[in-house]
Amino acid sequence: MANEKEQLQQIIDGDFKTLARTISLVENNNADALLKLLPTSDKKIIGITGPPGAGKSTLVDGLIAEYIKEQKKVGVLCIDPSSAFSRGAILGDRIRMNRWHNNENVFIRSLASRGNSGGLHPTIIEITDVMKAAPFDEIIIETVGAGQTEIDIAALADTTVVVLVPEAGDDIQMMKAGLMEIADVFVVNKSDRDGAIKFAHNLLSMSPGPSTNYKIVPVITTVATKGTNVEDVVGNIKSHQNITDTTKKKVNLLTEKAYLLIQQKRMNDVSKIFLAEEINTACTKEDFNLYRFVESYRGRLLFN
Ligand SMILES: Nc1nc2c(ncn2[C@@H]2O[C@H](COP(=O)(O)OP(=O)(O)OP(=O)(O)O)[C@@H](O)[C@H]2O)c(=O)[nH]1
Ligand SMILES: [Mg+2]
Repeated sequence: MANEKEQLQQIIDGDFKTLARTISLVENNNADALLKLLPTSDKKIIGITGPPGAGKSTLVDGLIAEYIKEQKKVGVLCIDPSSAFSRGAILGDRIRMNRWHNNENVFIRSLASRGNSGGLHPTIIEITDVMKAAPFDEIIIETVGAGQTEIDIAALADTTVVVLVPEAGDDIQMMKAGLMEIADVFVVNKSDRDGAIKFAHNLLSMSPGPSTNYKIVPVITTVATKGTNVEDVVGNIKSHQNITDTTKKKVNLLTEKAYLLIQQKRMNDVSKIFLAEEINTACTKEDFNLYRFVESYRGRLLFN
């Protein structure tokens, strides 16, 4: 795109077409100039995560409805590693949130995570920052699970909502290490099923509690398909947004992001082809040692 300033202004003015086009450019690592023009933003990101099929998209659909009632503009990113499989999750998200398709206050974008196992999207940090430039009042990111995410949703979202279902009961100890720690709000969805209340109680009892210098994480039982208690989820998200120690969290989030971006940029400089050529020569020498070879590359750039 010719003029990044104009492009950015269009995004700021709420032009969703330009926003969509820009996200595609970012996905292809083709928007560096625009990224450098982005203004600072204090917009809060809401992360919705949880196991596959827990009802995250259905809940997001309900959240959109609540925010629209409040006359807000909503931007949604759905990152879906499962789209690599045959379930067609991207299509699923579209269908579930279909009713917003022509709503001028709602922008929904699905991002395939290109088979990154359990990971978020490689350019999600940048895409989120572009979203922040648009006039959204709320920005929601849906992502599957925590697992071995390359970039943890918690490092991206100011408020993380973990959606679980009653059947997860047996796995709860296992989840403690991952999802439990990142949750700011717990949702026990599919509460029309057996065991929901018991499960919610168990979750509540596992909250870190005041002794760990951390608040008790609220647990809300929902039936996303009927919109039951979705309002409560909105309320708890708001409470969390208001009480967060913004300065500390901001520094933490920016540090995480900077770390990951530097990591990516550094690796961009490394060309395997170039490396192979160098090794091809180096390894024929009798005193070749991989560790000394690597040491010699510290601080050096490997352009091809
Ligand atoms: N019984 C019941 N079914 C629900 C509820 N919420 C969602 N579902 C159903 O659960 C299925 C999965 O819902 P989604 O919203 O796509 O779940 P998801 O977590 O976004 O799924 P992935 O993005 O594929 O991980 C759909 O068939 C929904 O209709 C609920 O509260 N009760
Ligand atoms: Mg989904």
